Amino acid sequence: MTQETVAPTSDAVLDREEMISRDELEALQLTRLQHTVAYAYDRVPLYKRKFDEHGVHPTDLRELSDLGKFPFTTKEDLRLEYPFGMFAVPQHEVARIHASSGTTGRATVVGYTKKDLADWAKLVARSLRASGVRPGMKVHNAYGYGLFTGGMGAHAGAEALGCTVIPISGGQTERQITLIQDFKPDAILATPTYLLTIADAMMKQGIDPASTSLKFAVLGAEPWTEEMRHELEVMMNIKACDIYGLSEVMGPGVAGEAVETQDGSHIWEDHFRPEIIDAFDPTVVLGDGEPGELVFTSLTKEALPIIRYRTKDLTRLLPGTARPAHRRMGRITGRSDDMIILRGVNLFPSQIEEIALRIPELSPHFQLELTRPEGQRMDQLTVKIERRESVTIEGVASAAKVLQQQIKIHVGSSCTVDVVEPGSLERSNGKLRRIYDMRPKA
Ligand code: DLL
Repeated sequence: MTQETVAPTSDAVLDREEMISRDELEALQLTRLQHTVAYAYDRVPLYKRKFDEHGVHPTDLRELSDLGKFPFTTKEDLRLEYPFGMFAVPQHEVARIHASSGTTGRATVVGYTKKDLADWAKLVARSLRASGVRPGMKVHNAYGYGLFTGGMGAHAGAEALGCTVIPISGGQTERQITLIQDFKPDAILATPTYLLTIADAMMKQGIDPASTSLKFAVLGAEPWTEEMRHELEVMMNIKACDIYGLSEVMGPGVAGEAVETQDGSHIWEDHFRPEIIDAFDPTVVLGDGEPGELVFTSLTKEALPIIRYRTKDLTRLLPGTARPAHRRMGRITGRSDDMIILRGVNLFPSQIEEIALRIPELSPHFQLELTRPEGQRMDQLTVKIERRESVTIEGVASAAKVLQQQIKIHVGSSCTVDVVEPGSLERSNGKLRRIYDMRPKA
């Protein structure tokens, strides 16, 4: 872990790498990239095989743009090498294993050396600090503990920052509320939809969510919108910032958002080199500002170096602001494999969230149902959304109509809107499932 620090302008002490110039950062990236590519080639048979088949060699990487000559790595590669085939160190050097459950197929398994764990903790600490969390604060960690990287990743980062960690994990919402009231944490770490579940449950108990001790929330692990940020910030009287990551690349803390600008997460580019590619034609590497699929190459990882990993997350790269050398990522609009294609129109749940939350009568609790009625060839989308408690039945009918029209105008899809009673849809315990695909399987 870096011990070298510089005095910042605000009350936080930043890592030196957060403040270096873009030129210095790119020089560091090139050295680390050259090392990583050679290291992966020498130690992981899959990389050797793929590079050889692709006709590239680590010595071909002379400048940063040469990375585009190297083949991609996909989730499928990790699955085929299940469980430990991607590890670049002997098992006794692997200090910890995490895995994603994987809704389809085998789990993807990831490993960390002691140094990887220290780097990960440093980057989560950096992200939390950027989002307003400070040493000495009490942090309520509601990310799930276990094989999922959220719980333990966030935990180690908060500890490394010097916080008092409350490791509650996800679920047991009543208990979460009791502990928030009794322990008086300053910050909460959770998925945005789980924080919404907590706030909702507080209101049911007659507790005003704006009255708690919480001042900061660091939210991620699923797509969320500016409208959801506004909803949570107002309801809970907090500052809510984004944290991004994925297990194949590390876990939470690949990127984190600064509370003073709240303009998207800064990718910690001293440890990860991002690229944006055309999701439909991956040979095309896109420029900054252009939307496409995010790809990552790790620069310092020992146990699981990852070269040009296709995340399937759709976003774009933006210039750094609060940390000028580190580029930001725009909000993730969705995952390419979560995209609904409805009669030729592409649609993401986040678009519905954005539209629905601008309609005062509608709550952020919604789900999308896809059906194909018998005898019909056309798919149908039904948006099931809860009304707000305060709204009358008459108010609901016009709100449903507005939502339907706005979806038609902004997304281009016709749909049915079904406004349901408050509390009738499933609540989040972590990553919320928004799409229910009930179409007959082909
Ligand atoms: O969700 C790691 C994480 C934990 C990130 C806690 C932030 C907080 P995975 O389970 O491997 O890892 O899922 C990774 O979740 O590819 C995105 O699709 C999505 N995701 C993660 N963070 C964000 C975010 C963790 N801030 C997948 N915004 C990623 C949108 C996110 N999507």
